[in-house]
Amino acid sequence: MKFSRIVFFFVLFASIVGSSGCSQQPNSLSTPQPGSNSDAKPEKTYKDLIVGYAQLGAESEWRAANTISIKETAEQLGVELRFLDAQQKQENQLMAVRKLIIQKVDVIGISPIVETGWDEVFQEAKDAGIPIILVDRRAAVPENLYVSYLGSDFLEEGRKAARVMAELVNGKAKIVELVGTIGSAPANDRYTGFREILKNYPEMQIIDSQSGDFTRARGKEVMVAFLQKYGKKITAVYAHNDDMALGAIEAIEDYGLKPGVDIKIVSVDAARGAFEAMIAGKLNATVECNPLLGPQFFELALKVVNGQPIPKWVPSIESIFFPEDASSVLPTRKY
Ligand code: GYE
Repeated sequence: MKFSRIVFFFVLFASIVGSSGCSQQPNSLSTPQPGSNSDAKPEKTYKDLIVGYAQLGAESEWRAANTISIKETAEQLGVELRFLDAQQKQENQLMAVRKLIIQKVDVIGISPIVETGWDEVFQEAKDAGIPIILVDRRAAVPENLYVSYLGSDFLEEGRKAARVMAELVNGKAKIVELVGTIGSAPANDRYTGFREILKNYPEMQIIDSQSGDFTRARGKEVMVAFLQKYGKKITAVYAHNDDMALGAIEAIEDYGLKPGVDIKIVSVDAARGAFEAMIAGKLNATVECNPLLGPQFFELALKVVNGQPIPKWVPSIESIFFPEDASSVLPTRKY
């Protein structure tokens, strides 16, 4: 077991908060001194909170873990949660936010399915005095339309995937890419971050790139089509999530090649299915993206409701995992 291969990337809050342009400027989620304002209204507790949550769908193992984390944390803390699932349709998610505004919840959490198209509905929430917290995925809106973004550095995940891939293939590969949901923050950034690093490797080429919509079924379909088109020319797969990589693994096996051996595969998420595939020698690495955002989300929600300052971006701490560590790490994985 080579622990040295588990690379931890600790993100510095201070530098990010400092560059966010946020009007509130704390360096952490620190609590103000009690009794500092004797005229203040009594602070709300978790049990006073009504929180709305507009989840985007149930497309992946990652999303399932994320939903469980939100629901379980609400239950543990005694928060009243109004949870709506948009089934991967932006129109449903817009309706969900409007429903939560009508219900006058205290805070709305949302994982926006795609980056654009949120200005109007977020403005409606703002006009109703309901703060928006972006969870997991960013939205391309002015910073005054949401109070905080809690989630990963997807660009860095794309860079990590490319660095790992370069090592695996010794700087030489014909890569096919399975892109996530078109227009989503993780797909946009994982696409861009990967290419940033590839610039340094002239013999690594992306020969095709198609969306598998972050699902196993679509990932498989797209990989079948890639194999029909390029056959053995393909030497590597970059999948924007584990589910699509698992779909690609099935397609490669059906085609008669060995995933992880004939075709190297790197994906993102580090969900349990990826660990099992690594143990079976079919996946070469997975870049971690942490879905267990429930505790941090409700902590932010309570602070917002109590008028306490919060950072504009709360990033997750994430690693990269390799097959040689998979057996020892799998029992500790919570998703
Ligand atoms: O990587 C993927 C999911 O938004 C980070 O969405 C999330 C992504 C995750 O469907 O598996």
